[in-house]
Amino acid sequence: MDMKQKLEALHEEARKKIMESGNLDKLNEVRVAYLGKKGELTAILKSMKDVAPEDRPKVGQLVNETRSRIEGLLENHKKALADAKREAQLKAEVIDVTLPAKKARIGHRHPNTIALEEVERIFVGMGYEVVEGPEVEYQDYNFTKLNIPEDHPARDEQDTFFINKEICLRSQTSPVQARTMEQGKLPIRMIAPGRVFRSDEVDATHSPSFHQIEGLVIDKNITFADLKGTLEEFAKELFGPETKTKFRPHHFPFTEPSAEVDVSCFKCGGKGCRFCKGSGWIEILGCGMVHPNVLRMCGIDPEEYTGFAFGVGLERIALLKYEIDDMRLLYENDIRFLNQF
Ligand code: 2NL
Repeated sequence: MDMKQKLEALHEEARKKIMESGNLDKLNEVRVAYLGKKGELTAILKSMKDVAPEDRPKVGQLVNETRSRIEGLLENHKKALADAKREAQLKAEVIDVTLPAKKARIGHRHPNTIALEEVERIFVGMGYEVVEGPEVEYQDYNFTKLNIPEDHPARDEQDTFFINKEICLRSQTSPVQARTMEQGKLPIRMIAPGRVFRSDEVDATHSPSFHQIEGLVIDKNITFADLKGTLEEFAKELFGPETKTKFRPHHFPFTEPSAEVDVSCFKCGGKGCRFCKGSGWIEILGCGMVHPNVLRMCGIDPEEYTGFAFGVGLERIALLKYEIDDMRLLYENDIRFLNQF
């Protein structure tokens, strides 16, 4: 058999093996077997020394041609295998675009947040600024500047979480207002919402961490009439235009005079029902005219400026508005509870 026939036979043999190789690994084995360093075609090249010198260029050309043809076959089959693999993958991973989509489960605002945003909306509408401040406070800001004396029960360890001699977890958001007053930019119309801490046992109406929204207005000639008008308007916006308000005298160290505010029961309209425990009234906040001592300690001249302040419990508003009878439900994060609002 001359060299030409031999190469023809080798090519044919390689072609068959290439066609039979069903994956890329097998195909590579075939490549190595024919074109590799110890492959068949290489062996033929090595046997060139047996070829007559005048025939060597011709035979060399034949060997090279065979090599290119086999390389071409390998390349084509490699592409065919890759195409087949992709085809199979597309079939296996078929996406049915007509299937109903998975429902995106979007959460929603917590009842506390809904109540907070409602209160913020009302006061921002009256021109108030929303101001936040630190939850860990100097006792100076939490008590002293608010005219809460050293022997006041609020300063007892039973009621407040103390960090050290100077620092505690704020028990109200008033320190935010004290800080604002100190900055000296007057007039002030602000609300300070935020988390506060009291050393209370957990029950249906108490939690060691809850939220307050305090309000403060300081300007020349602010009177108790401004306080009444503002809070009456607030109550009407929050509980409906029929809502009446009642101011009962009270005592807070940081205001004088002070009052607690009741609203007419929005369930029975004031006739008395289970919701208002028969009284027709529901207590919602505490308020008063800022004590001159507080103004002075925060750098404001009480002869020139007066103001009013108030404090509302956020949870109390949320419980009332959504008729929830246990504050603990607000903190348990049970999705079945939260989904109702
Ligand atoms: C309540 C009572 C109140 C204030 C908070 C206040 C703040 C400053 C000065 C004067 Cl900086 N007063 N805040 C005044 C009266 C009542 O909260 O029962 N809150 C739940």
